[in-house]
Amino acid sequence: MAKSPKSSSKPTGGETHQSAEGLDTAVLTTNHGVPVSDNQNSLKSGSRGPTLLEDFVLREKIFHFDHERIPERIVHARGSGAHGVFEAIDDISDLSKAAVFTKGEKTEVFVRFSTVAGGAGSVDTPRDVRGFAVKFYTREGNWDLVGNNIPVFFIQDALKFPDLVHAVKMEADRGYPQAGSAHDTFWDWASLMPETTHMLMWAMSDRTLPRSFRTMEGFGVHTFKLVNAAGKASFVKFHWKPRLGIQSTIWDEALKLQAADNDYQRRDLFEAIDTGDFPQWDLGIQVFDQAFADAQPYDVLDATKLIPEEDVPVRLIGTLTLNRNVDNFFAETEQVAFLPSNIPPGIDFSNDPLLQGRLFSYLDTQNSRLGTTNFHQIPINAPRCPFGNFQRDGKMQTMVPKGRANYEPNSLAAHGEEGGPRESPMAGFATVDAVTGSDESGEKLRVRSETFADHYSQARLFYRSQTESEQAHIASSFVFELSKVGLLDQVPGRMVANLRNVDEGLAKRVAAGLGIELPKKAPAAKTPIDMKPSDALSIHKNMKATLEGRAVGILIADGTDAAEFSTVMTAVKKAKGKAVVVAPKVGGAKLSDGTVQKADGQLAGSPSQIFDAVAIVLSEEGCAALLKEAAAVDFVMNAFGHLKAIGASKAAQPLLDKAGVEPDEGVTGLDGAFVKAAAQRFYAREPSLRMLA
Ligand code: HDE
Repeated sequence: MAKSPKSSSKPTGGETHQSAEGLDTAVLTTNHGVPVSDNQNSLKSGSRGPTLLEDFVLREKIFHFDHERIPERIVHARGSGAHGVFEAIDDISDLSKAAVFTKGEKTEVFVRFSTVAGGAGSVDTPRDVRGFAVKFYTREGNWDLVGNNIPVFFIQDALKFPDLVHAVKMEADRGYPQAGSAHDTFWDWASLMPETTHMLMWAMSDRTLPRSFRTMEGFGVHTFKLVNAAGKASFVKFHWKPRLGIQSTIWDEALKLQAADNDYQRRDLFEAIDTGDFPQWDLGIQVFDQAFADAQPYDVLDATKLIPEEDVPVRLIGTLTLNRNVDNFFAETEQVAFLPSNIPPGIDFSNDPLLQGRLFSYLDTQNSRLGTTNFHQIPINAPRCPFGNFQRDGKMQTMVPKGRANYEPNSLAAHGEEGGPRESPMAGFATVDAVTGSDESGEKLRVRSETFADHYSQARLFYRSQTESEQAHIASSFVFELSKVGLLDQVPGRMVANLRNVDEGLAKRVAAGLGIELPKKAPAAKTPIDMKPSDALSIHKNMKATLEGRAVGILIADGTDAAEFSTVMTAVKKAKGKAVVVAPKVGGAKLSDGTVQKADGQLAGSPSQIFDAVAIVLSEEGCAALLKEAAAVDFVMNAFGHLKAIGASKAAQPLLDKAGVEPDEGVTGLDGAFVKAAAQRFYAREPSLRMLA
């Protein structure tokens, strides 16, 4: 690493206090350090007279306030961030020379999760892809792995990205809908772009309804390269595997979560970290060579394709732990700038045309978002290793480079002056050619490679790898979304015509659900093939029966049996679940032994959708009272409808009856069976509850 010139190695302003150094921080000052005597009243001419222009305290405060906002991200505007650490746990020096992968190396990270379509103030739980962006502050410079919770993307070429985003965001004339794809323009565009089909299958599955950030996978999406010390390159795909397993909500629950808590996922992340329950993921790699790539029926440079884990197993090489919340949302989560072009020696790009476009876009967008080419000096973006070069000046320059060396080559050092850093052919980043050989020459062509032409085989692979219940959710989501296409009659039919190339059964279900004729199959550029189903693509096959990271809502009321209550609380805590006490009054309920149990949440404000399972611990008296409370009936009815475990005391039975609860494996007493059930969802219950497509 080139050593930086003395004065430019560290950005200033890393501290979060507001006053200039040396000042007594207890004294309120202006931004220029002048102590303020009165922060309540502006300066006026007489007590009822006009305010004076002279009042610099008022002017500065209002001036600063007027400019507090910056443009939100054009996509992924709503996000939640946290600090953490990445620890490399395996020696992969045969594959990559990157320091971040040195076994035992710990690297500071910042992670931002996001939705894509909604604005910064939109809700956490729409049906949407989630961003999973990780900035590794490695000792060889920042590496930003800017991925999503889905391993493929809608389009194959960056040139189509503005069209995708325009189509999915709120419609241009009316400014709605916010944060959702269920509208005319998205489906108009998507149905005209067969290459979106694979990603649409994922988007219509429960992958876009993650229960929390902690229970979703992450993917680098593109094929990248790893490069070892000898310059040998291998292809690689990056995966994040959540330690808590994958878990999603169901559609009705996600809708009701929007009403219950707009910040559901942000709160979950913050509270988990705050209470020391640190979220963790394993970093996995799929490594392969050119021979493997050449033998596949898809192109590994095509971001609409994945590599089945059964073909190339995922090797776990490191652990990500999020262990510190941000101190300031704006300074950190809002100002963090992820750049897929941030890459240290030992990792390299591939020729994926989507990735290539991203390498420009992210750098470019920061200038309009953060207002300066010096955004790398903002503490959350600055490398933790020394850095230095001859880029100079620009808006908001906070570093003070010394001396005359702002160009190179120079011979200033020979005159005893600081000459500045020099390039390092050995240690510096160098891109390598293709993994074996290179064909990177040829005519200039605006074309799509023939090898990108198959748009349906992997969509089929995805659908056929799902459980029956997951397939029903996919079909029902297509029906829901397409039923919201109001003005453009031809769109649902055109979409179903595409789906006939994926799976006839799916196409029929969607057509029947919409009540339209089954259209003629859309012509396919390449006839789809049947790939071997992959269990790794299913959520249900990868859930973990654990209460860790899950919350149990325990409903009590006056008269609740103290012993029963205590048994449930102890069992949930022992199973490492989060026990949340809910009562009609937040002040609490008087238990059978006369003690008052305080509630964590009031019943009307703590509906069961915010929990993973519920326990109804009521006496006859308490149950009789709650039979007259709609929020209590909804609490139980929704828990049942959302396929959650319900543990109930005998006396609570009338409430279960009123809520339409039918006995099944997920409906238990308050004994050990409840805690076991609470770690699961009961998808088999669903067909008796709602008509799925
Ligand atoms: Fe992004 N994307 N993207 N994207 N993306 C942005 O960068 C873009 C794509 C992703 O938490 C923007 O700083 C283009 C794929 C995440 O701050 C912008 C293309 C994947 C985030 C941009 C893509 C992503 C962004 C908006 C097609 C998964 C949020 C603000 C070539 C691998 C990062 C910003 C954060 C953000 C452009 C496609 C993930 C405009 C042109 C594929 C997680 O630069």
